[in-house]
Amino acid sequence: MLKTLRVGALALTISLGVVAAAAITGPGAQAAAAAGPTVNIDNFVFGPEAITVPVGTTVTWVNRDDIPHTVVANDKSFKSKVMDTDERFSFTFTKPGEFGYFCSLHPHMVGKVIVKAA
Ligand SMILES: [Cu+2]
Repeated sequence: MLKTLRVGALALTISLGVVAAAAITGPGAQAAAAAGPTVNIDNFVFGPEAITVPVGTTVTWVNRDDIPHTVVANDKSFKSKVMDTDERFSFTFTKPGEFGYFCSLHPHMVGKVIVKAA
């Protein structure tokens, strides 16, 4: 079940990528995602491990490692695909709270996003 969902999400991501590539895209999409804070994944560590942001913030994770990683919320509210080197994943936090997350490939890798009410 979970695997089916994941394959579906991957296929969707790929189709979206094809659509995006077909359009005339400048750095617009990347720039929008880069406007919020970035969490770098480097040497099997999320840095910073914990960040505090206001509601509505888009956080972007970037894989700076030369091996793949993922970003998965403990409560499954967000989940990246497998990110290869320099690939990124963004998620916009619309609710206050503490959102712990981990790398599903290396579950000892954990981080946290603390979202404060605006
Ligand atoms: Cu990992």
